[in-house]
Amino acid sequence: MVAGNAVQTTSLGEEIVRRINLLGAISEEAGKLTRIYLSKELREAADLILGWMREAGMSAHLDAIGNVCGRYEGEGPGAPCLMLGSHYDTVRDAGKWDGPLGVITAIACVADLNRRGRRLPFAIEVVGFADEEGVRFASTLLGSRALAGTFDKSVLNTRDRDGVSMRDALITFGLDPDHIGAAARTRRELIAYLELHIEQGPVLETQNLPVGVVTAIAGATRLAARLTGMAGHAGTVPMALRRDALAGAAECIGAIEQFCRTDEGGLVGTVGYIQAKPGATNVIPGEVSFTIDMRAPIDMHRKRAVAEIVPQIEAIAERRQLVLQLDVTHENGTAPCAPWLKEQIAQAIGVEGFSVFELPSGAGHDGMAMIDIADVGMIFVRCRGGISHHPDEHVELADAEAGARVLLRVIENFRPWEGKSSPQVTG
Ligand code: HGY
Ligand code: MN
Ligand code: MN
Repeated sequence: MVAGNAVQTTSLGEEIVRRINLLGAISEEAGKLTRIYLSKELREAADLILGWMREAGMSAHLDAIGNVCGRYEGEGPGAPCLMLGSHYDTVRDAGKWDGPLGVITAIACVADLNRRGRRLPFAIEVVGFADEEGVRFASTLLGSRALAGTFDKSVLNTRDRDGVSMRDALITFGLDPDHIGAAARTRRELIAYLELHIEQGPVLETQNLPVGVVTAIAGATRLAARLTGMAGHAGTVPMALRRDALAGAAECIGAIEQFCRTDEGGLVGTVGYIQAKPGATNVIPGEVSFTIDMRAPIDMHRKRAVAEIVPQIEAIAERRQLVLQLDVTHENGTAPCAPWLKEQIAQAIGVEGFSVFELPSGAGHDGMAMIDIADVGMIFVRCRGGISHHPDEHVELADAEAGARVLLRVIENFRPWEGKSSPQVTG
C-alpha cells in the first residue's frame, strides 16, 4: 500500500501481530508471559511501546504512574482528543493479546493516518495503562484511575507478595509516588475514550463474527481474606482439636462456588489466589490468605451476593475457631458504554462489511475508571475458543486486521459533536 511518502508493505494486521509477538516476549518468567505492574519488564515494555508511538508520528511519554502516553495532534495544536487505549500489564502466565492488542492496534491506526499525512479536527491520544490487572497490589485499574484523577493514595501503602510497598516499587521504577496527581487529565481534554480489546469469551466465535460492539462492562468486587488458626504437628494433633486454616479456607471456597453456581442472576465468583502458611507437608496450616472476585451484570445483584456470602464465611470461621480478616480491596460498578459511541462503532462495523452484534463484557477494563472523565466505547475482537488469561489466548490475523479496520474507520468517520458531554471541537 503506497500512501504519502512512505510505503507500507505489510497490512495493519500483519504489523499488529508482529508487535504482539515482540511485546509478548517481554516477561519476568521464562517460557511464560508475566508482566506485572512496576516490574523491570514493564519498564522494558514501556520503552518499546514509546518507540512505536514516536515512529507513528506521536509525541510520547511515560506518565507519573507508569502509563505510556502518545499524542497525535489534530489539524490545530492543543485540540481535545479522542483517547484510545488499553493496558500493557498482564496476569501471571498470561496470553499475549489481553491488553496489548488494544494499545498496538491504536498505534497502528495512528501510524496509518500519519503515513497518509491525515490530520483530523481533533487530536488522538493512545494510552497503554500500566496496571489494569491489579495482580501486584490487589487493587486494580491503578493506571486508568490515576489518569481519571480518582487514584486512591492509600493503595501506595499496600504491599506485594514480597512485602514491597507500591510506594517503594514506584521509586524503584523511577517514578515519584507523591507526583501521581500529575497523571490526571480532565473531562475537557477528552472527547471520548475508545478501547479495542479481545472478547475473552466465546460469544463472537459462536456468532461467527470477528468483531462486536460492547454494551457495558460488568462491575466487580474483590476481597482479601485471611483465616488464622493454629499451626501444629500433622502427626500428633487429633482432628477434633485442630484449628486448620486451610481446611477452613477450603470450606469457604466450596461455599462461594456453591452460592454462585445456584445463582440465577449471572453471578460469578472466583478464588484465584491462595497461600497457606507455614506451607510444609507435615504442618497443619495456621494461616491462609485468599482472594475473592465476585461479578454480576447488575450491580445490586453483585452487592447483594457479597452481603449474603460474607456471613457464610464468617460462620465457617466461627465454627472452626478461626480468626477471619476480610477486606474489600476493589469495588467497581458496571460501566455502560455510551450510545453515541456504540452507534459510531456499529456504523464502522457495517461499513467494513461485518454484521453488527452487541454484547456485554464480563471482564473488567480500564473503561470502568475512564468513565469518570469521558464517555466510553469498546470494540471486541474474537479470540479463539474465548480463551483468555491463559497462554493459549489467540487472535487470528484476519480478526486482528478486522479490528484495526473497524477502529480506523471509527476514527476517520468520528463525529465528536454527537457526544452529549464532549467539549466543542474546533475545525
Ligand atoms: O479481571 C478482569 O476482568 C480483567 O481481565 N482485569
Ligand atoms: Mn484486559
Ligand atoms: Mn485481563
